[in-house]
This record gives sequence, structure tokens and C-alpha cells, in this order.
Amino acid sequence: MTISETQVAIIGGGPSGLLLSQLLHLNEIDNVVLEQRTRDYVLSRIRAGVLEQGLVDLLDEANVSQRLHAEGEVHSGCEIAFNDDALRIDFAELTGGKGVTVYGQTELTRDLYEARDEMGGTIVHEANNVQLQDLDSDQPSVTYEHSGATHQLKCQFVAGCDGFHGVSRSCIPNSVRREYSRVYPFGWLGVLSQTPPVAEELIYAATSSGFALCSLRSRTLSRYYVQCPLDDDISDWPDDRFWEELKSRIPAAAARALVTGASIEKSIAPLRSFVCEPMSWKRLFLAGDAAHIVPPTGAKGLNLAASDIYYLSRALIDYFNNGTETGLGAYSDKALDRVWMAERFSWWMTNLLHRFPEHSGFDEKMQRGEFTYLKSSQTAQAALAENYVGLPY
Ligand code: RFL
Ligand code: PHB
Repeated sequence: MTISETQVAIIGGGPSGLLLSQLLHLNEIDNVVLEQRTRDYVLSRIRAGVLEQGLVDLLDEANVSQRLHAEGEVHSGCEIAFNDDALRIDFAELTGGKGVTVYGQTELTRDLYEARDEMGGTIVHEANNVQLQDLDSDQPSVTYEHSGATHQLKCQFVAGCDGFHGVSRSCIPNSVRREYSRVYPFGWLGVLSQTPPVAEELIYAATSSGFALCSLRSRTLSRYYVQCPLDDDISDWPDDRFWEELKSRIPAAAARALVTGASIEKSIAPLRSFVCEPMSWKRLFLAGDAAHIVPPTGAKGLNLAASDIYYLSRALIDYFNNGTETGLGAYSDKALDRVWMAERFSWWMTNLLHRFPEHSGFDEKMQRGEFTYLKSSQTAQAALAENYVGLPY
């Protein structure tokens, strides 16, 4: 067994782990990222597309935002359609000039990998059977298998950035860990196509046959979603069926303008709300999807990962540079306050815009009432906009 040492062992090379690694390295804190997949696999996952300003600021701080500023699009509003009625939420006007940046998670992850390479950061891909040890001691370690050999990485702290299906969360003992979750009775079928987006801004559409979302990655790359039954398979959704369903759920003018084409990626994602408390235990700190999941309706998952990394990076920098543990001790409570507010917003958007199989006529009238209120009240729109552009860190 080979033995090596670092200050912070980071489990997971997704956006959370890479961003933490970059921020720590810039502050001269040694770290190693252990990722179980290949880089190509990580970069093939099509996920988020909407970045809050807080995340953009953090990427500026991490020196990885050059391409984002050149290629990302700043959006100052979005459309919410409810059957044949529609409403534009003017983020800029309602929030004093704030907006969001549309830039794919895949591109952001690519930028982070390139920055780590340039700085000579250590990322071990295809690290298998990762196990966390002695988290309740001063000298925790992580063992893993790589290229047929077993390795031990000694460290002072472990950052669990290994997503919802990772190993870190379960290292918090059952007697300490509480998990809260809600699984929604539908999924999102997502399609990426090399076609111009149907509209300049995102369209969130609720109809009696289900939810649809028109999003984009660039002027030539579109990302669309339709709500689908949880047990549907990709093979149930040839491109023609997808486009027909999408057209039937979006406003008529958008349906007429929609340019269709061959899908270049198609996947079904389940929708879930999930929070693990606490987000730290002894020498282990969880961040991102390892600690919480939101349904994608509010575009909050990646953005919450960013606020976790903001709090955690500062706490670790404070520890290593100033010798204070205050930030580390406060990390879980601080992160969770913001997590629960984003959970609330994502749950609210999901409830407003989806068709639930168990909904009665009363529930549907409640959704309509909520939309009518939103349409008639600047205050309600401001609350939506404030959450969508991102609550302060
Ligand atoms: P990730 O991206 O899942 O990365 C975790 C990494 O850990 C690795 N890993 C392990 N490594 C070593 N050992 C193990 N035992 C390991 N187990 C796992 C994995 O291979 C992986 O590389 O988590 P991270 O970094 O916390 O990032 C979170 C975001 O990816 C996620 O929250 C967002 O994608 C959610 N999300 C959205 N978020 C937004 O903010 N805005 C959006 O517009 C948005 N749209 C979306 C989304 C997620 C979606 N899906 C598919 C879930 C749209 C969709 C459809
Ligand atoms: C996306 O572009 O993938 C996207 C945008 C907004 C969401 C969810 C996903 O709410």
C-alpha cells in the first residue's frame, strides 16, 4: 500500500469538489481530489444551466470565469406560462438590477478541470472503493484503489463532495444523522439539440398535461424538458414524440417558432427534495449534492453547491491561515440555513408548475389561484425573482 499525505482530501470531482480544490490551492492549502469516474464521463453529464451571481463571483475569485464571461448569457427575466396565460418575471426590475447567467455545468466543469491542470492540482480519476477512516481523530485518512494498487491518503480534513450516491454522507453515524426527503411522482425528460433556442429567455410552462421547460446553452444549442411518468424509459420517447409533446405544452407563439432537430442527448431525471443534517461531523464536511438535492424546477442545485463551497472554503482557509476553528464549527448551521430556503423555493416552484397524479380538482384550482396571485402582485413576483436570482450568501 502506498501512503501519501495532504491537508484536505476531497471526495468527488464534480463542480463542488473541483471548485473547493481550486479555491484552497489559490490559498496555498494542499489538497487531492479523488474521483471515481473518468474525466470524459464526468464531462458527458448534461445538467445545470442557470448560474446565480454568487456562483459567478466565486468563479471570478477562483480565476476560472474567463470563458463564462465571454460565452455565457446574462438573463434579466424569464417567462412563466400557465395553460394559455403567461407572465414575464422581470428579475432586473424586481431585484434592483440582478440577473442570472446561462452557462452549462459541463462547460463550467471543463473550465475547472483546465484550471486545476494549469496549477498542477492533483486529481485522481478512477479512484475505486474510496473509504473514509478515523474521521473522529486528528489524523483521518482515505483509502482507495487505483490502477490495481491500494493507496492511503492521510489528511487533516475530508470534504465529501461526492454527490447524492457518494460514500461520504453515510460516514456520519446513524445516531447523529437525520435525513429529510420527498420523492415526486414524476420525472423530467431532457433533450439537448443543436437548434437555435425557441426564445431569448427561459420559458417555464405549466399545462393540464404536465410541465415543460425551454432552456438553452447558447444561440445554437437548446435544452428542453417535459415532465414524464417516473417509469417511462428513453425508448418510449423518440424525438418526434418529444417535439410534439413539447409543442403541445408551450405557448402557441413559441410552439410555432420552435425549431426541431435530432437530439444529441436525451435522459430522464427523477425529482427529489433531500437534506442531510448535520452537514459536518468531526473531520468530515459535506458539500453540494452529497448533502442535499432539490428538484431542478428552481435551478438551485449547482448554486447551492456553490454557496456550500463558499462557506467551507472560507472556514478551511481561516483554519489553516489563522488557526481558528470558528468557521468550521459554524459551517453546517450556516450552510443549512441557505439550503432550507432553496429547498423551500424549489419545492414551491415544483408544486406550482407540475401536474401531480394525485391532484384533485381543488388542488388544480389552488395552482391556478397561486398563478393568478403571482400575475396580479408585484410583491409575489418580487419574491419569486429574489429567490430565482439567488439569496445572499
Ligand atoms: P455531482 O455533480 O454529482 O458530482 C459528484 C462527483 O462525485 C463522484 N463520486 C465519487 N467519487 C469518488 N468516490 C465515490 N464513492 C464517489 N461517488 C460519487 C461522482 O462521479 C461525481 O463526479 O455533485 P456536486 O459536485 O455537488 O454538484 C451538484 C450539481 O451537479 C447538481 O446540483 C446540479 O446539476 C443540479 N441541477 C441544476 N442546478 C442548478 O443550480 N441549476 C440548474 O439549472 C440545474 N439543472 C440539475 C439541473 C440537475 C439535473 N439532473 C440530471 C439531476 C438539471 C438536471 C436535469
Ligand atoms: C437547464 O438549462 O438545464 C435548466 C434550466 C433551468 C432549470 C433547470 C434546468 O430550472
